[in-house]
Amino acid sequence: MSTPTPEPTQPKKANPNADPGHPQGKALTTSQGTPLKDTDHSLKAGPRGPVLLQDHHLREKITHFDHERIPERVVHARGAGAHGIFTSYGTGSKICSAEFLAEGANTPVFVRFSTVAGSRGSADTVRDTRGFATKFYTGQGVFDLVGNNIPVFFIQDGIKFPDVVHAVKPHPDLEIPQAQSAHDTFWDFVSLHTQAQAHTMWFMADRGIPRSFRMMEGFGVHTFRMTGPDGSTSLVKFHWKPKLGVHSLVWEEAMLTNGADPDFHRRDLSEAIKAGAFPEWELGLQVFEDNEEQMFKGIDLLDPTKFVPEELAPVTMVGKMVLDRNPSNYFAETEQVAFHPGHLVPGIDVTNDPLLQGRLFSYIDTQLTRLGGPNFSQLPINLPHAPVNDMLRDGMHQTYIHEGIAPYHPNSLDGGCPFMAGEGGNMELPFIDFPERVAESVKERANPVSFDDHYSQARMFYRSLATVEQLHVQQAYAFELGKCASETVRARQVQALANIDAQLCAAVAGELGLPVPEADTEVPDAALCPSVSQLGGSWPVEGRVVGIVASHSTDAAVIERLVADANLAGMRPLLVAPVGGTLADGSPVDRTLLTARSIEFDALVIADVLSPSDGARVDRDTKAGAPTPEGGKDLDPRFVLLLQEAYRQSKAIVALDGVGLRFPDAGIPAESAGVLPAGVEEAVELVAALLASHRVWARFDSPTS
Ligand code: HDE
Repeated sequence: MSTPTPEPTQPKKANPNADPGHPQGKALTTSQGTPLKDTDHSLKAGPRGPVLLQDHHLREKITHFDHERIPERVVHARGAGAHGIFTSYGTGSKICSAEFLAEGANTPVFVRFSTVAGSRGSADTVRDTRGFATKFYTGQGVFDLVGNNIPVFFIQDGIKFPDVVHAVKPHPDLEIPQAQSAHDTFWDFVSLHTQAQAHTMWFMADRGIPRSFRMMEGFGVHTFRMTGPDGSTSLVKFHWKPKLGVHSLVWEEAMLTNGADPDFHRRDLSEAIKAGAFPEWELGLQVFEDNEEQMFKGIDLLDPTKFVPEELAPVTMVGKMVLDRNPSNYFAETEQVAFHPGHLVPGIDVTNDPLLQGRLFSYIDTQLTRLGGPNFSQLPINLPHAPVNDMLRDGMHQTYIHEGIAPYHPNSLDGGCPFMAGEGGNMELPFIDFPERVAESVKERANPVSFDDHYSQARMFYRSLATVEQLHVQQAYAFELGKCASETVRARQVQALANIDAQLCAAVAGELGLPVPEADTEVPDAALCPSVSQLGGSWPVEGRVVGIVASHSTDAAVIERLVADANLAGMRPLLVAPVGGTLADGSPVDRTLLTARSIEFDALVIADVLSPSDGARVDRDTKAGAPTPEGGKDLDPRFVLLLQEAYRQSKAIVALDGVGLRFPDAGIPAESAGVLPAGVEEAVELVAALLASHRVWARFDSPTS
């Protein structure tokens, strides 16, 4: 079945307040459109006299400025967004009647990625869960898929959300630490509240420090219900699968990046889009039978702290999303976008997951404060592309000039409008609340027994990881708990780890200098699910950043070849030289030894060895550094630092034949995995082959990070 494709970007209801832009050659005006002669001087009683209250332009300009900030999101305050398009394969249309899942349907989308805990100005690469929220502007209204990059959540019931957020936010007395879970209140909460252990395990693993938003999976977390064209229903879980694979930073990179480039993820996303390396995800569904138990192979589908391994229920791909346009105004789009898990379209409905039910209340409520009133759906970024015909009226920031006199139903004065779907001859398919039978029960504040197991999936996740990933988990727990001042809190969390995995517990306890406790809870073993590991695949290298280290006397032909090969492979070459300016081939230097840091590069190609004297550009002819006693070159310490960090972070390093780089001079063992000499013709090809597995994992056999 094919469906009419909604016109992409143009909202049907024109926004009367659309930005008039800045017409070239026109005068600056007040907000009322009055042309102005001067915006640089206040109106004064003489050049040295007092400023006059009468100056309307001064007061308007400053008053508007005073109110430029709105409250930041209470969680997920820091984010970055992009526009794109979702194209449906049609493979979901049997189980879901939503038109945007019909074959070939194209739907405009806006996605906002975020961290959870930090303030709006915090750094991108902190250890945290990431939000992955998608607004589908469908022809049947807006559908928001407001998910995370981790398929399980901290808590099972919405009523606990303020508690977990209070715990992870900075300590209330001094408001530190910012955007960190490495502090006492967080670990106090998760060790006392053991249903949080599974989620915590996921973000202590590498998923907590993604390499890029482009390399994250997304999950709807909760189970949703879909209704097919024949009226049959299924339970489903949503998955986003990134084309580039799931990759992470290592902890040293994440920490360096927080200082060196706090906008790392935001920059990466916008630069990839600018460079035409459009990020892509496939949308997939795990589909379960809709029965009264709402269980699947012993996993309660209403428990948001549990996920269903793909080994047990494969993910069927139903469409593809491509992000191809950066926002033009951060505030208007990324800041003002308002998501809500209750923004559903016909064919998709919620379930009784008590966390999801809590969310259904929260999102509108928070927008009232954040966006200043009930009309936030009229903001351009939130405006549905489907026609809106509601009876909501007035309120703060009302931008519609509604016609008619009878905004109530039924009425006989406005021609009876609006009708309900199906009434008065209209054929629109309405949203129908699924008529779920609600079991006769007593009112109580309680969880089902099936919510009681808090450890088995944390264990299953940990044991399914590759050895190097497990090592990262151990180091993450040891680091985070090492930042806790309270010994009681540390010991309690170590006890929780004893219930998850004895080896993990021993490693962390050893690092903290604490005794290793015995498990105090009996935990059933679940079958392992290797699909949670990020290792072992081979991925496209599009948009990966390769640093080409050259000097101002490197041969033009060498630079041209390396840059061309990198571009051809879809990678992003960045030229690193001792100082700025242009290189022999005329290319501008992208990074200097002062501004380059390993974190920015996925791999390095060394086209020249940089010596301290390279910095003196005027003296190019004598550029070779003083020979070391052993006959090698004197190396600029910043060049050495770049190499050593790249080495420690297990990045491919390829040195061109003949440049005379002796790795041991830079403190790098000569025989190291992924540290290679190469001719200029094959250098980039070699890098691409190594990058396909993301990092040179073999080097972590003797890890230093
Ligand atoms: Fe949210 N969450 N949340 N959340 N959430 C918000 O809404 C809330 C939960 C998620 O980029 C807030 O507009 C409650 C799960 C994302 O704009 C707020 C509960 C998942 C974003 C809110 C949850 C999420 C939010 C803050 C427990 C993954 C960012 C500002 C019942 C499935 C959206 C806002 C964006 C944002 C409440 C749990 C994801 C306060 C009460 C589970 C990606 O309304």
